[in-house]
Amino acid sequence: MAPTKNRYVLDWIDEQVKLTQPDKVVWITGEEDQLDALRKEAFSTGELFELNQDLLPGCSLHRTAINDVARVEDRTFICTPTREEAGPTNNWMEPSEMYAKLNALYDGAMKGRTMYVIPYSMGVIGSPFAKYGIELTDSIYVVLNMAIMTRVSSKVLDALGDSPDYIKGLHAKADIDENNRYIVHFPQDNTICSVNSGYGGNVLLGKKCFALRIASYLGRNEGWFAEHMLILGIENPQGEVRYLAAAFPSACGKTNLAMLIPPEVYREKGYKVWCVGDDIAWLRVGEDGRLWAVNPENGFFGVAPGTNEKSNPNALASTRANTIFTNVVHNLDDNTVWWEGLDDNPPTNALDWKGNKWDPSSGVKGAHPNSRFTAPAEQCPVISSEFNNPQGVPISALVFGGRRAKTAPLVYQSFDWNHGVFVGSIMASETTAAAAGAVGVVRRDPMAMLPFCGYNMGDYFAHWINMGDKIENKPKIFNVNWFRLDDNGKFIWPGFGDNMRVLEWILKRSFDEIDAEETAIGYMPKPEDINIEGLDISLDTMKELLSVDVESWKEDIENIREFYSKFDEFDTLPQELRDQLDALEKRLG
Ligand code: OXD
Ligand code: MN
Repeated sequence: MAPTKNRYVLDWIDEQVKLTQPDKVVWITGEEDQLDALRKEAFSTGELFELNQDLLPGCSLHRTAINDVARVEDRTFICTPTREEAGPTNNWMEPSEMYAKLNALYDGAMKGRTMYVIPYSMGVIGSPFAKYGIELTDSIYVVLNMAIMTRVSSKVLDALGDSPDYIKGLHAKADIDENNRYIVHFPQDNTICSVNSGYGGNVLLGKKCFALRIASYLGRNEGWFAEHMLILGIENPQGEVRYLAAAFPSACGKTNLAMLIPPEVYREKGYKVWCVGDDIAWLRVGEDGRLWAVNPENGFFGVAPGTNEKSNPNALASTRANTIFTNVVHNLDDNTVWWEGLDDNPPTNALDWKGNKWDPSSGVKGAHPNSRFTAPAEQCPVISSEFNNPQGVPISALVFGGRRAKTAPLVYQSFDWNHGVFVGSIMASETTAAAAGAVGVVRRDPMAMLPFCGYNMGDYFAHWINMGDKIENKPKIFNVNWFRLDDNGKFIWPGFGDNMRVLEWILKRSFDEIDAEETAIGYMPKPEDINIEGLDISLDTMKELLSVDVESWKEDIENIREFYSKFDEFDTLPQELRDQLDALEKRLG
Protein backbone atom coordinates (compact mmCIF):
# COMPACT_ATOMS: atom_id res chain seq x y z
CA MET A 1 0.00 0.00 0.00
CA ALA A 2 1.16 3.51 -0.75
CA PRO A 3 2.59 5.16 2.39
CA THR A 4 0.91 8.49 1.58
CA LYS A 5 -2.56 9.82 0.85
CA ASN A 6 -1.19 12.83 -1.04
CA ARG A 7 -3.35 13.01 -4.22
CA TYR A 8 -0.73 15.07 -6.09
CA VAL A 9 1.76 12.28 -5.53
CA LEU A 10 -0.57 9.33 -6.09
CA ASP A 11 -2.20 10.72 -9.24
CA TRP A 12 1.17 11.55 -10.78
CA ILE A 13 2.55 8.09 -10.02
CA ASP A 14 -0.60 6.47 -11.47
CA GLU A 15 -0.05 8.36 -14.71
CA GLN A 16 3.60 7.32 -14.93
CA VAL A 17 2.69 3.68 -14.20
CA LYS A 18 0.11 3.74 -17.02
CA LEU A 19 2.75 5.20 -19.32
CA THR A 20 5.77 3.03 -18.47
CA GLN A 21 3.81 -0.18 -17.53
CA PRO A 22 6.11 -1.73 -14.91
CA ASP A 23 5.30 -5.24 -13.62
CA LYS A 24 5.19 -3.90 -10.08
CA VAL A 25 5.70 -0.77 -8.02
CA VAL A 26 7.86 -0.75 -4.88
CA TRP A 27 7.93 2.16 -2.44
CA ILE A 28 11.41 2.77 -1.02
CA THR A 29 11.39 3.43 2.72
CA GLY A 30 15.09 4.17 3.20
CA GLU A 31 15.30 1.42 5.81
CA GLU A 32 18.41 -0.74 5.84
CA ASP A 33 16.70 -4.13 5.50
CA GLN A 34 14.94 -3.05 2.30
CA LEU A 35 18.17 -1.59 0.84
CA ASP A 36 20.03 -4.74 1.78
CA ALA A 37 17.49 -6.94 0.01
CA LEU A 38 17.88 -4.75 -3.10
CA ARG A 39 21.67 -5.06 -2.89
CA LYS A 40 21.35 -8.84 -2.81
CA GLU A 41 19.01 -8.78 -5.77
CA ALA A 42 21.49 -6.62 -7.72
CA PHE A 43 24.34 -9.03 -6.83
CA SER A 44 22.30 -11.95 -8.13
CA THR A 45 21.62 -10.29 -11.49
CA GLY A 46 25.16 -8.91 -11.93
CA GLU A 47 23.99 -5.27 -11.80
CA LEU A 48 26.39 -4.92 -8.84
CA PHE A 49 29.40 -6.95 -7.70
CA GLU A 50 29.87 -7.45 -3.99
CA LEU A 51 33.45 -6.51 -3.09
CA ASN A 52 35.68 -7.99 -0.36
CA GLN A 53 33.60 -7.46 2.78
CA ASP A 54 36.60 -7.69 5.12
CA LEU A 55 38.56 -4.99 3.30
CA LEU A 56 35.66 -2.91 1.95
CA PRO A 57 32.59 -3.62 4.10
CA GLY A 58 29.30 -2.64 2.50
CA CYS A 59 31.05 -1.77 -0.80
CA SER A 60 30.11 -2.82 -4.30
CA LEU A 61 31.15 -2.27 -7.91
CA HIS A 62 29.01 -1.32 -10.90
CA ARG A 63 29.82 -0.97 -14.60
CA THR A 64 27.77 1.30 -16.81
CA ALA A 65 27.23 0.64 -20.50
CA ILE A 66 30.28 1.62 -22.54
CA ASN A 67 28.33 4.37 -24.32
CA ASP A 68 27.08 5.84 -21.04
CA VAL A 69 29.92 7.17 -18.89
CA ALA A 70 29.33 10.88 -18.36
CA ARG A 71 26.84 13.72 -18.30
CA VAL A 72 25.55 14.52 -21.77
CA GLU A 73 25.34 18.28 -22.10
CA ASP A 74 24.23 18.18 -25.72
CA ARG A 75 21.23 16.04 -24.74
CA THR A 76 20.31 18.10 -21.64
CA PHE A 77 17.35 20.44 -22.14
CA ILE A 78 15.57 23.22 -20.31
CA CYS A 79 11.99 23.22 -21.58
CA THR A 80 10.29 26.49 -20.80
CA PRO A 81 7.35 27.96 -22.75
CA THR A 82 9.72 30.34 -24.57
CA ARG A 83 13.31 29.92 -25.69
CA GLU A 84 14.18 33.23 -24.08
CA GLU A 85 13.47 31.77 -20.60
CA ALA A 86 16.00 28.99 -21.19
CA GLY A 87 18.44 31.49 -22.67
CA PRO A 88 21.29 31.27 -25.17
CA THR A 89 23.45 28.83 -23.18
CA ASN A 90 20.89 26.01 -22.75
CA ASN A 91 19.36 23.53 -25.20
CA TRP A 92 15.67 24.27 -25.51
CA MET A 93 12.57 22.65 -26.90
CA GLU A 94 8.94 23.70 -26.60
CA PRO A 95 7.48 21.70 -23.65
CA SER A 96 4.56 19.95 -25.44
CA GLU A 97 6.87 18.87 -28.25
CA MET A 98 9.38 17.48 -25.75
CA TYR A 99 6.68 15.73 -23.68
CA ALA A 100 5.43 14.03 -26.85
CA LYS A 101 8.94 12.87 -27.71
CA LEU A 102 9.57 11.62 -24.17
CA ASN A 103 6.19 9.91 -23.83
CA ALA A 104 6.94 7.86 -26.93
CA LEU A 105 10.23 6.76 -25.35
CA TYR A 106 8.64 6.03 -21.94
CA ASP A 107 5.72 4.12 -23.47
CA GLY A 108 5.99 0.60 -22.00
CA ALA A 109 9.65 1.23 -21.09
CA MET A 110 9.31 -0.52 -17.70
CA LYS A 111 7.53 -3.65 -18.99
CA GLY A 112 8.99 -6.67 -17.22
CA ARG A 113 10.73 -4.34 -14.74
CA THR A 114 9.98 -2.90 -11.31
CA MET A 115 9.28 0.76 -10.72
CA TYR A 116 10.88 2.01 -7.51
CA VAL A 117 9.36 5.09 -5.87
CA ILE A 118 12.06 7.04 -4.03
CA PRO A 119 10.91 9.82 -1.68
CA TYR A 120 13.97 11.96 -0.91
CA SER A 121 14.94 15.26 0.64
CA MET A 122 17.60 17.69 -0.49
CA GLY A 123 18.67 19.11 2.88
CA VAL A 124 17.75 17.97 6.37
CA ILE A 125 14.13 16.74 6.41
CA GLY A 126 11.91 19.35 8.03
CA SER A 127 14.48 22.17 7.80
CA PRO A 128 13.46 25.52 6.27
CA PHE A 129 16.16 24.96 3.62
CA ALA A 130 14.96 21.49 2.60
CA LYS A 131 13.16 20.67 -0.66
CA TYR A 132 11.56 17.33 -1.41
CA GLY A 133 11.52 15.14 -4.46
CA ILE A 134 10.16 11.82 -5.63
CA GLU A 135 12.15 9.89 -8.20
CA LEU A 136 10.59 7.00 -10.09
CA THR A 137 13.17 4.66 -11.56
CA ASP A 138 13.57 1.12 -12.87
CA SER A 139 17.17 0.87 -11.66
CA ILE A 140 18.30 -0.63 -8.33
CA TYR A 141 21.66 1.10 -8.89
CA VAL A 142 19.81 4.43 -8.86
CA VAL A 143 17.91 3.50 -5.66
CA LEU A 144 21.11 2.55 -3.84
CA ASN A 145 23.01 5.63 -5.05
CA MET A 146 20.13 7.95 -4.15
CA ALA A 147 20.11 6.39 -0.67
CA ILE A 148 23.72 7.58 -0.27
CA MET A 149 23.55 10.93 -2.07
CA THR A 150 20.24 12.20 -0.61
CA ARG A 151 18.10 11.66 2.46
CA VAL A 152 15.77 8.87 1.32
CA SER A 153 13.01 8.16 3.82
CA SER A 154 9.27 7.66 4.23
CA LYS A 155 9.56 10.65 6.60
CA VAL A 156 9.79 12.82 3.46
CA LEU A 157 6.18 11.87 2.67
CA ASP A 158 5.13 12.78 6.23
CA ALA A 159 6.91 16.14 5.95
CA LEU A 160 5.30 16.76 2.53
CA GLY A 161 1.81 15.99 3.91
CA ASP A 162 -0.82 16.79 1.29
CA SER A 163 1.18 19.56 -0.37
CA PRO A 164 1.88 19.60 -4.13
CA ASP A 165 5.27 21.17 -3.42
CA TYR A 166 7.71 18.48 -4.53
CA ILE A 167 9.92 17.83 -7.57
CA LYS A 168 8.78 15.01 -9.84
CA GLY A 169 11.48 12.88 -11.42
CA LEU A 170 10.99 10.05 -13.88
CA HIS A 171 13.92 7.90 -14.90
CA ALA A 172 13.75 4.89 -17.21
CA LYS A 173 16.81 3.02 -18.40
CA ALA A 174 14.94 1.94 -21.54
CA ASP A 175 17.59 0.58 -23.95
CA ILE A 176 20.48 2.88 -22.93
CA ASP A 177 20.22 4.14 -26.50
CA GLU A 178 22.52 7.14 -26.82
CA ASN A 179 20.60 8.47 -29.80
CA ASN A 180 17.46 8.66 -27.71
CA ARG A 181 19.04 9.76 -24.45
CA TYR A 182 17.40 12.83 -22.90
CA ILE A 183 17.90 14.69 -19.63
CA VAL A 184 15.07 17.20 -19.53
CA HIS A 185 13.91 19.84 -17.09
CA PHE A 186 10.50 21.50 -17.06
CA PRO A 187 11.06 24.22 -14.43
CA GLN A 188 7.46 25.48 -14.57
CA ASP A 189 6.18 21.94 -13.90
CA ASN A 190 8.72 21.02 -11.19
CA THR A 191 9.50 18.03 -13.39
CA ILE A 192 12.65 16.20 -14.48
CA CYS A 193 12.71 13.42 -17.09
CA SER A 194 15.66 11.15 -17.80
CA VAL A 195 15.66 8.32 -20.28
CA ASN A 196 18.14 5.92 -21.91
CA SER A 197 20.97 6.47 -19.43
CA GLY A 198 22.25 4.76 -16.30
CA TYR A 199 25.17 7.11 -15.55
CA GLY A 200 24.99 8.91 -12.17
CA GLY A 201 25.06 12.53 -13.32
CA ASN A 202 22.16 11.81 -15.69
CA VAL A 203 20.04 9.62 -13.43
CA LEU A 204 20.58 10.62 -9.78
CA LEU A 205 17.99 13.30 -10.29
CA GLY A 206 18.49 14.95 -6.89
CA LYS A 207 21.95 16.18 -7.85
CA LYS A 208 22.60 18.33 -10.94
CA CYS A 209 19.02 18.15 -12.25
CA PHE A 210 17.20 19.16 -9.05
CA ALA A 211 19.75 20.72 -6.69
CA LEU A 212 21.24 22.93 -9.44
CA ARG A 213 19.04 23.30 -12.55
CA ILE A 214 15.56 23.26 -10.97
CA ALA A 215 16.78 24.80 -7.70
CA SER A 216 18.52 27.70 -9.47
CA TYR A 217 15.16 28.49 -11.12
CA LEU A 218 13.35 28.23 -7.75
CA GLY A 219 16.07 30.31 -6.10
CA ARG A 220 15.61 33.12 -8.55
CA ASN A 221 11.83 33.18 -7.96
CA GLU A 222 12.15 32.83 -4.19
CA GLY A 223 15.22 35.01 -3.55
CA TRP A 224 18.03 32.57 -2.84
CA PHE A 225 20.94 30.88 -4.64
CA ALA A 226 21.59 27.28 -5.76
CA GLU A 227 25.27 27.15 -6.67
CA HIS A 228 27.92 24.71 -7.89
CA MET A 229 30.02 25.36 -4.78
CA LEU A 230 31.88 23.46 -2.10
CA ILE A 231 31.49 24.68 1.49
CA LEU A 232 34.29 24.46 4.05
CA GLY A 233 35.09 25.78 7.49
CA ILE A 234 38.51 26.77 8.80
CA GLU A 235 38.97 26.51 12.55
CA ASN A 236 41.69 28.68 14.05
CA PRO A 237 43.70 27.76 17.19
CA GLN A 238 41.17 29.68 19.31
CA GLY A 239 38.42 27.31 18.12
CA GLU A 240 36.62 29.90 15.98
CA VAL A 241 35.36 28.50 12.65
CA ARG A 242 34.97 30.71 9.56
CA TYR A 243 33.19 29.39 6.47
CA LEU A 244 33.57 29.99 2.77
CA ALA A 245 31.89 28.65 -0.37
CA ALA A 246 33.80 28.17 -3.61
CA ALA A 247 32.86 27.46 -7.24
CA PHE A 248 35.20 25.76 -9.73
CA PRO A 249 34.55 24.10 -13.09
CA SER A 250 35.11 20.35 -13.21
CA ALA A 251 38.70 19.06 -13.09
CA CYS A 252 39.85 21.90 -10.83
CA GLY A 253 39.99 19.88 -7.58
CA LYS A 254 36.79 20.89 -5.80
CA THR A 255 36.54 17.69 -3.74
CA ASN A 256 40.23 17.99 -2.83
CA LEU A 257 39.85 21.59 -1.67
CA ALA A 258 36.69 20.77 0.30
CA MET A 259 38.59 18.22 2.44
CA LEU A 260 42.08 19.67 2.43
CA ILE A 261 44.61 18.81 5.12
CA PRO A 262 46.39 21.97 6.31
CA PRO A 263 50.20 22.10 5.98
CA GLU A 264 52.15 20.94 9.01
CA VAL A 265 52.95 24.46 10.22
CA TYR A 266 49.22 25.12 10.46
CA ARG A 267 48.37 21.76 12.02
CA GLU A 268 51.02 22.31 14.70
CA LYS A 269 49.39 25.60 15.64
CA GLY A 270 45.96 23.92 15.87
CA TYR A 271 44.29 24.91 12.60
CA LYS A 272 41.65 22.50 11.28
CA VAL A 273 39.57 22.31 8.11
CA TRP A 274 35.98 21.01 8.17
CA CYS A 275 34.08 19.89 5.10
CA VAL A 276 30.41 20.85 4.82
CA GLY A 277 30.02 19.97 1.13
CA ASP A 278 32.05 19.26 -1.99
CA ASP A 279 29.75 20.14 -4.90
CA ILE A 280 26.54 22.05 -4.23
CA ALA A 281 25.55 24.91 -1.93
CA TRP A 282 22.12 26.41 -1.32
CA LEU A 283 22.52 29.92 0.07
CA ARG A 284 19.93 32.11 1.76
CA VAL A 285 19.93 35.44 3.55
CA GLY A 286 19.63 34.88 7.29
CA GLU A 287 17.84 37.08 9.83
CA ASP A 288 21.24 38.54 10.72
CA GLY A 289 21.67 39.78 7.14
CA ARG A 290 24.44 37.30 6.43
CA LEU A 291 24.43 34.62 3.74
CA TRP A 292 23.87 31.11 5.16
CA ALA A 293 24.69 27.93 3.28
CA VAL A 294 23.67 24.29 3.43
CA ASN A 295 24.90 21.36 1.42
CA PRO A 296 21.66 19.79 0.18
CA GLU A 297 23.38 16.46 -0.53
CA ASN A 298 24.13 13.58 1.81
CA GLY A 299 27.10 11.97 0.04
CA PHE A 300 29.99 12.49 -2.35
CA PHE A 301 29.85 11.46 -6.00
CA GLY A 302 33.55 11.93 -6.57
CA VAL A 303 35.91 11.24 -9.45
CA ALA A 304 38.09 8.25 -8.50
CA PRO A 305 41.22 8.62 -10.71
CA GLY A 306 43.82 10.78 -9.01
CA THR A 307 42.30 10.28 -5.57
CA ASN A 308 45.04 8.92 -3.30
CA GLU A 309 46.67 9.12 0.14
CA LYS A 310 48.45 12.34 -0.84
CA SER A 311 45.93 14.20 -2.99
CA ASN A 312 42.91 13.55 -0.77
CA PRO A 313 43.29 11.12 2.14
CA ASN A 314 39.92 12.22 3.54
CA ALA A 315 38.04 11.32 0.36
CA LEU A 316 39.84 7.99 0.26
CA ALA A 317 38.93 7.28 3.88
CA SER A 318 35.29 8.15 3.08
CA THR A 319 35.23 5.34 0.50
CA ARG A 320 36.49 2.47 2.70
CA ALA A 321 32.96 1.31 3.58
CA ASN A 322 29.36 1.50 2.28
CA THR A 323 30.53 2.90 -1.05
CA ILE A 324 29.45 2.15 -4.61
CA PHE A 325 32.31 2.27 -7.12
CA THR A 326 31.43 2.81 -10.78
CA ASN A 327 33.69 2.00 -13.76
CA VAL A 328 36.92 1.44 -11.80
CA VAL A 329 39.34 -1.51 -12.09
CA HIS A 330 38.25 -4.74 -10.39
CA ASN A 331 41.20 -6.45 -8.69
CA LEU A 332 40.39 -10.15 -8.97
CA ASP A 333 43.12 -11.28 -6.57
CA ASP A 334 41.57 -9.73 -3.50
CA ASN A 335 38.19 -8.58 -4.89
CA THR A 336 38.91 -4.89 -4.30
CA VAL A 337 39.10 -1.86 -6.59
CA TRP A 338 41.87 0.22 -8.16
CA TRP A 339 42.17 3.28 -10.40
CA GLU A 340 44.93 5.25 -12.07
CA GLY A 341 46.61 7.47 -9.51
CA LEU A 342 45.52 5.41 -6.48
CA ASP A 343 49.00 3.96 -5.84
CA ASP A 344 51.99 2.49 -7.64
CA ASN A 345 50.70 -1.07 -7.32
CA PRO A 346 48.22 -1.71 -10.10
CA PRO A 347 46.74 -5.20 -9.89
CA THR A 348 48.01 -7.67 -12.47
CA ASN A 349 44.98 -9.96 -12.32
CA ALA A 350 42.12 -7.59 -13.00
CA LEU A 351 39.20 -6.46 -15.12
CA ASP A 352 39.06 -2.96 -16.56
CA TRP A 353 36.00 -0.68 -16.38
CA LYS A 354 34.52 -2.45 -19.40
CA GLY A 355 34.84 -5.85 -17.71
CA ASN A 356 37.70 -6.97 -19.98
CA LYS A 357 40.79 -8.74 -18.72
CA TRP A 358 43.31 -5.99 -17.93
CA ASP A 359 46.80 -5.57 -16.55
CA PRO A 360 49.08 -2.53 -16.36
CA SER A 361 50.87 -3.50 -19.58
CA SER A 362 47.57 -3.43 -21.54
CA GLY A 363 48.43 0.04 -22.79
CA VAL A 364 44.98 1.41 -21.95
CA LYS A 365 43.57 2.95 -18.79
CA GLY A 366 41.98 0.40 -16.48
CA ALA A 367 39.53 2.79 -14.85
CA HIS A 368 37.42 5.19 -16.92
CA PRO A 369 38.77 8.77 -16.43
CA ASN A 370 35.29 9.69 -15.14
CA SER A 371 34.95 6.62 -12.90
CA ARG A 372 33.32 7.48 -9.59
CA PHE A 373 32.79 6.63 -5.96
CA THR A 374 29.48 7.25 -4.20
CA ALA A 375 30.28 7.58 -0.49
CA PRO A 376 28.24 8.71 2.54
CA ALA A 377 29.31 12.23 3.62
CA GLU A 378 29.25 11.27 7.26
CA GLN A 379 32.11 8.82 6.68
CA CYS A 380 34.44 11.72 5.85
CA PRO A 381 36.93 12.09 8.73
CA VAL A 382 36.65 15.89 8.54
CA ILE A 383 32.90 16.21 8.04
CA SER A 384 31.74 19.39 9.76
CA SER A 385 29.75 19.17 12.99
CA GLU A 386 27.35 21.56 11.20
CA PHE A 387 26.73 19.18 8.28
CA ASN A 388 23.27 18.32 9.63
CA ASN A 389 22.53 21.77 11.03
CA PRO A 390 19.20 22.73 9.41
CA GLN A 391 20.19 26.43 9.44
CA GLY A 392 23.50 25.82 7.64
CA VAL A 393 26.65 27.86 8.22
CA PRO A 394 27.33 31.61 7.82
CA ILE A 395 29.46 32.38 4.78
CA SER A 396 32.22 34.99 5.10
CA ALA A 397 33.73 34.65 1.62
CA LEU A 398 32.69 33.48 -1.83
CA VAL A 399 35.50 32.19 -4.02
CA PHE A 400 35.55 31.67 -7.78
CA GLY A 401 38.34 29.84 -9.53
CA GLY A 402 39.47 28.25 -12.74
CA ARG A 403 42.46 26.71 -14.43
CA ARG A 404 44.49 29.50 -16.05
CA ALA A 405 48.09 29.10 -17.20
CA LYS A 406 48.84 32.82 -17.19
CA THR A 407 46.06 35.32 -16.91
CA ALA A 408 44.74 34.95 -13.38
CA PRO A 409 47.03 35.53 -10.39
CA LEU A 410 47.03 33.19 -7.39
CA VAL A 411 44.34 35.26 -5.69
CA TYR A 412 42.59 38.62 -5.93
CA GLN A 413 39.61 40.19 -4.26
CA SER A 414 36.81 42.06 -5.99
CA PHE A 415 36.30 45.73 -5.18
CA ASP A 416 32.67 45.23 -4.19
CA TRP A 417 29.64 42.96 -4.72
CA ASN A 418 28.88 43.93 -8.34
CA HIS A 419 32.54 43.66 -9.28
CA GLY A 420 32.51 40.24 -7.61
CA VAL A 421 29.53 39.17 -9.73
CA PHE A 422 31.51 40.33 -12.76
CA VAL A 423 34.52 38.27 -11.62
CA GLY A 424 32.24 35.22 -11.35
CA SER A 425 30.69 35.92 -14.74
CA ILE A 426 34.08 35.90 -16.50
CA MET A 427 35.24 32.64 -14.90
CA ALA A 428 37.08 30.44 -17.34
CA SER A 429 39.18 27.34 -17.49
CA GLU A 430 41.79 26.29 -20.00
CA THR A 431 42.21 22.85 -21.43
CA THR A 432 45.56 21.61 -20.12
CA ALA A 433 48.57 22.56 -22.20
CA ALA A 434 49.51 20.03 -24.85
CA ALA A 435 52.92 18.35 -24.77
CA ALA A 436 54.23 21.00 -27.18
CA GLY A 437 53.53 23.53 -24.43
CA ALA A 438 50.82 25.42 -26.25
CA VAL A 439 48.43 27.26 -23.99
CA GLY A 440 45.03 25.57 -23.77
CA VAL A 441 41.76 26.77 -25.15
CA VAL A 442 39.73 29.03 -22.89
CA ARG A 443 36.22 27.89 -22.07
CA ARG A 444 34.13 30.44 -20.20
CA ASP A 445 32.12 28.87 -17.41
CA PRO A 446 30.49 31.63 -15.35
CA MET A 447 30.22 30.70 -11.67
CA ALA A 448 30.95 27.09 -12.87
CA MET A 449 27.22 27.03 -13.67
CA LEU A 450 27.23 26.98 -17.48
CA PRO A 451 25.93 23.36 -17.67
CA PHE A 452 23.74 23.73 -14.58
CA CYS A 453 21.80 27.00 -14.79
CA GLY A 454 18.11 26.16 -15.19
CA TYR A 455 17.13 29.43 -16.88
CA ASN A 456 18.49 32.29 -18.97
CA MET A 457 21.99 32.92 -17.72
CA GLY A 458 21.67 36.67 -18.35
CA ASP A 459 18.77 36.67 -15.88
CA TYR A 460 20.93 34.58 -13.56
CA PHE A 461 23.56 37.36 -13.54
CA ALA A 462 20.81 39.89 -12.84
CA HIS A 463 19.62 37.74 -9.93
CA TRP A 464 23.15 37.81 -8.48
CA ILE A 465 23.26 41.59 -8.81
CA ASN A 466 19.81 42.02 -7.25
CA MET A 467 20.67 39.76 -4.33
CA GLY A 468 23.43 42.23 -3.45
CA ASP A 469 20.72 44.64 -2.26
CA LYS A 470 19.16 41.97 -0.05
CA ILE A 471 22.32 40.80 1.73
CA GLU A 472 23.11 43.38 4.36
CA ASN A 473 26.33 41.69 5.53
CA LYS A 474 27.67 40.56 2.20
CA PRO A 475 30.45 38.00 1.99
CA LYS A 476 33.50 39.35 0.14
CA ILE A 477 34.15 37.83 -3.28
CA PHE A 478 37.51 36.44 -4.43
CA ASN A 479 39.10 34.70 -7.38
CA VAL A 480 41.81 32.05 -7.11
CA ASN A 481 43.97 30.19 -9.61
CA TRP A 482 46.05 27.27 -8.37
CA PHE A 483 47.22 26.40 -11.90
CA ARG A 484 49.61 29.11 -13.06
CA LEU A 485 52.45 27.64 -15.15
CA ASP A 486 56.10 28.67 -15.42
CA ASP A 487 57.96 28.96 -18.74
CA ASN A 488 58.66 25.22 -18.67
CA GLY A 489 54.97 24.39 -18.32
CA LYS A 490 55.29 23.42 -14.64
CA PHE A 491 52.81 24.43 -11.94
CA ILE A 492 54.32 27.25 -9.86
CA TRP A 493 52.02 26.87 -6.84
CA PRO A 494 52.11 23.52 -4.96
CA GLY A 495 48.32 23.41 -4.50
CA PHE A 496 46.47 20.77 -2.43
CA GLY A 497 46.91 21.37 1.33
CA ASP A 498 49.01 24.47 0.70
CA ASN A 499 45.92 26.20 -0.73
CA MET A 500 45.14 26.72 2.96
CA ARG A 501 47.71 29.56 2.90
CA VAL A 502 45.61 31.44 0.36
CA LEU A 503 42.34 30.68 2.15
CA GLU A 504 43.85 32.17 5.30
CA TRP A 505 44.49 35.46 3.50
CA ILE A 506 40.97 35.38 2.05
CA LEU A 507 39.39 34.96 5.48
CA LYS A 508 41.60 37.66 7.01
CA ARG A 509 40.45 40.04 4.26
CA SER A 510 36.86 39.03 4.90
CA PHE A 511 37.22 40.12 8.53
CA ASP A 512 39.19 43.28 7.67
CA GLU A 513 42.24 41.95 9.49
CA ILE A 514 44.85 42.65 6.81
CA ASP A 515 45.34 45.26 4.09
CA ALA A 516 45.94 44.73 0.42
CA GLU A 517 47.26 46.37 -2.71
CA GLU A 518 44.85 47.91 -5.16
CA THR A 519 45.48 46.82 -8.76
CA ALA A 520 43.64 47.07 -12.08
CA ILE A 521 41.85 43.77 -11.50
CA GLY A 522 41.12 44.00 -7.77
CA TYR A 523 42.75 43.91 -4.34
CA MET A 524 45.78 41.66 -4.10
CA PRO A 525 47.92 40.40 -1.23
CA LYS A 526 51.32 41.89 -0.62
CA PRO A 527 53.62 38.96 -1.48
CA GLU A 528 54.80 38.73 2.12
CA ASP A 529 51.22 38.47 3.37
CA ILE A 530 50.75 34.91 2.10
CA ASN A 531 52.33 32.66 4.72
CA ILE A 532 55.06 30.57 3.03
CA GLU A 533 56.55 29.17 6.23
CA GLY A 534 57.67 25.57 5.67
CA LEU A 535 57.24 25.91 1.90
CA ASP A 536 60.03 25.68 -0.64
CA ILE A 537 59.06 28.82 -2.51
CA SER A 538 60.80 32.19 -2.69
CA LEU A 539 59.37 35.65 -2.21
CA ASP A 540 60.24 36.34 -5.87
CA THR A 541 58.11 33.39 -6.96
CA MET A 542 55.29 34.74 -4.80
CA LYS A 543 55.69 38.08 -6.58
CA GLU A 544 55.37 36.28 -9.91
CA LEU A 545 52.27 34.39 -8.74
CA LEU A 546 50.76 37.66 -7.62
CA SER A 547 51.59 39.69 -10.71
CA VAL A 548 49.00 40.95 -13.19
CA ASP A 549 49.93 40.06 -16.76
CA VAL A 550 48.39 43.13 -18.42
CA GLU A 551 48.83 41.87 -21.99
CA SER A 552 47.06 38.57 -21.41
CA TRP A 553 44.26 40.41 -19.55
CA LYS A 554 43.82 42.67 -22.57
CA GLU A 555 43.55 39.62 -24.80
CA ASP A 556 41.04 38.15 -22.36
CA ILE A 557 38.84 41.27 -22.64
CA GLU A 558 38.16 40.38 -26.30
CA ASN A 559 37.26 36.81 -25.33
CA ILE A 560 34.91 38.08 -22.60
CA ARG A 561 33.19 40.48 -25.02
CA GLU A 562 32.65 37.60 -27.39
CA PHE A 563 31.15 35.50 -24.60
CA TYR A 564 28.93 38.36 -23.42
CA SER A 565 27.68 38.88 -27.00
CA LYS A 566 25.85 35.53 -26.73
CA PHE A 567 23.38 37.35 -24.51
CA ASP A 568 22.61 40.00 -27.14
CA GLU A 569 19.97 37.71 -28.61
CA PHE A 570 17.52 38.32 -25.78
CA ASP A 571 19.34 41.33 -24.34
CA THR A 572 19.49 39.89 -20.83
CA LEU A 573 23.07 40.72 -19.85
CA PRO A 574 22.84 43.30 -17.01
CA GLN A 575 24.25 46.72 -17.88
CA GLU A 576 26.21 46.53 -14.61
CA LEU A 577 28.38 43.77 -16.10
CA ARG A 578 29.01 45.68 -19.33
CA ASP A 579 30.03 48.67 -17.21
CA GLN A 580 32.35 46.48 -15.15
CA LEU A 581 34.02 45.19 -18.30
CA ASP A 582 34.50 48.72 -19.67
CA ALA A 583 35.89 49.86 -16.34
CA LEU A 584 38.35 46.96 -16.26
CA GLU A 585 39.53 47.75 -19.77
CA LYS A 586 40.09 51.36 -18.76
CA ARG A 587 42.02 50.40 -15.63
CA LEU A 588 44.28 48.10 -17.66
CA GLY A 589 45.13 51.17 -19.74
C1 OXD B 1 30.23 17.46 -12.17
C2 OXD B 1 30.07 16.54 -11.02
O1 OXD B 1 30.18 16.99 -13.32
O2 OXD B 1 30.09 17.04 -9.88
O3 OXD B 1 30.39 18.67 -11.94
O4 OXD B 1 29.89 15.34 -11.22
MN1 MN C 1 29.99 19.16 -9.84
